[in-house]
Amino acid sequence: MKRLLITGFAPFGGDKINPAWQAVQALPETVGQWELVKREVPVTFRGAPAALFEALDACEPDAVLMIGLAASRGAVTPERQGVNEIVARIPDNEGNQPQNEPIVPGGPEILCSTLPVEDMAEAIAALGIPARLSDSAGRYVCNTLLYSALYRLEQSDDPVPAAFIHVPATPEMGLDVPTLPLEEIIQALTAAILAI
Ligand code: PCA
Repeated sequence: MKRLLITGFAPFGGDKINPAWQAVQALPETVGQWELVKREVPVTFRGAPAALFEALDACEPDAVLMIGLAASRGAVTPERQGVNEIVARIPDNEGNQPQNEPIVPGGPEILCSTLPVEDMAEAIAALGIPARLSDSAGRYVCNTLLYSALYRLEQSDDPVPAAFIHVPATPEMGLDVPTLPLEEIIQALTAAILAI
C-alpha cells in the first residue's frame, strides 16, 4: 500500500472546532490504495511547517494532502498553488501577525500543487457536493503551509506530490457563512484521495 500523509488544522481565530481536522480524524485508516497517516497541525506560522516537516521525516509518505478551513467559502476548494507571501489578517495561535513577509526569502513567487487538483475538484463535484478549483489559498497559515511543503519537497532528493484542500465551515460552528455538513466534507475528502 502507498502512504498518504494527511494533515488537518487545529481550531483558530476563536473557533472551538476546525472541521478540517475533524474530517481528517473521521476518515478511515485506508482509502483505496492509500494508507492514511493523519496529523493535526497548529495554526502558527512557525509551528505548521515544522509539524509537517517532522511528519514527513517520520512517515516518509508517497504523497501529502493538507486540509484547512476557509470559512467564507461555500465549496470544497482544492488549491492550484501556494504564493510566497504572508499577510496575516488575524494573529496566529501564538499571537504573531506578520505582514507582507516572504515565506522563503528569495524563493519563487508561486509554487504549483503537484497532485491532480483538477481531478479532485471534478470527483467531489460528481458526488453533488459543491467544489471548485481555487487560485488562492489566502496569505495566512494555510498558504504558508502549502508553500512551505511544496518548496521543501521540490528541494528534496525524492520529491513526493502534495496539495492543499480548503473546506467550508460546518453548521455546528454557528457562523453566519455558507456551510457544509461534516459528513459531506468527509465524503469530499474521500473522493479527492481516490482521485490521486
Ligand atoms: N484555515 C486558515 C488557517 C488554519 C485553517 O484551517 C487559513 O486558511 O489560512
